[in-house]
Amino acid sequence: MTRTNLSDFLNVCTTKQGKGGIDAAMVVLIEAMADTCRHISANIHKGALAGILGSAGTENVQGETQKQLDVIANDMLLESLAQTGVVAGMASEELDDCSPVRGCEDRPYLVLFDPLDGSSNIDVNVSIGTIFSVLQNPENGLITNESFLQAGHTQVAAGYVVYGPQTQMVLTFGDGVYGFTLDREAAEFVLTAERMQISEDTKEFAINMSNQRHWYAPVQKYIEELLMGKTGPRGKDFNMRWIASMVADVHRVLTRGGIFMYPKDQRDPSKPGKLRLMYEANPMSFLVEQAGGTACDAETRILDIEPLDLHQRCSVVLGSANEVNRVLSYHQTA
Ligand code: AHM
Ligand code: MG
Repeated sequence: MTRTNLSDFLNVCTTKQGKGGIDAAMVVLIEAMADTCRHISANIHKGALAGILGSAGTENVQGETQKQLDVIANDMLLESLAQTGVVAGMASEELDDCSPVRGCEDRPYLVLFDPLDGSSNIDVNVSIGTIFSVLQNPENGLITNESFLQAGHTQVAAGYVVYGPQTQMVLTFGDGVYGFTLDREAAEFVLTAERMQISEDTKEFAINMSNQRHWYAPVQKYIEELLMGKTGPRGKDFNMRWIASMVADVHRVLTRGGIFMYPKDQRDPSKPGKLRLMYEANPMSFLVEQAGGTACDAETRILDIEPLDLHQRCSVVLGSANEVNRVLSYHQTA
């Protein structure tokens, strides 16, 4: 089998016209992203040996305690992407406002990221990840938070890196989803999954069941039916998985199908869900749709949501199309 590394793959993409085609600046951006995530991976791998586990003693804009590794990963990405010369500005879960790259405001791309998703899993040695979304720089001038407020369907690239038993990068430029596995010795990502596809049907769901009492009626009904198994209206048994790292849960859905849900609930009407639209829901929805799946906020397509705030939250229901559409229909008839 011939070995295709990330650079080979990106070079082929530069020769494509239209769908899935990329320019030289995108190659530089993705190479920098991959290289930084390789270093983040090395830090995670060392864990307590590097003295970087535990809290950083600070809070992010959403009032969540930051872990040391959240801060380290964020700083690494900010620094390396700023040096590419192709990024005009960045926005991150860990920054209140966007970070324009001084002197590069006319460069072609904006990048949003969640530097280390699944923070609650960092200290317990369970899979975590980096999620990123790339937008075109609309302004070629001043970079402000508003420059980033573009609907998800305008993304030009999206991906994540999952730090699990293997470190893998999963990527789309709008023409299918490709997976790469990190070869630590060779210090490079190698293409290991081409045109990843999510099956239309599934027998596996992912939701935090401890929130059940807070869910709205359509979600209650949907999950109740799954739990009834073979003797219920669905006529088959369903299995449940919840890793509590979106990256790892979505990676499983991309690998073997499934439905992933983090719905808004009745606890706080001002909070439409837990997950963040711009750097969690949008990139994951782009990947899921490119793999033949569906992604909605239980009412509308996530990629069509017009963002109003860098850190806005949204409900997320994504994965195997027939299940996601069923959840949608339960909301429409409620
Ligand atoms: P984080 O960005 O602070 O890590 O939060 C996002 C994570 C997702 O990865 C995951 O799906 C969800 O929060 C888990 O939430 P819960 O702890 O409520 O199950
Ligand atoms: Mg996150």
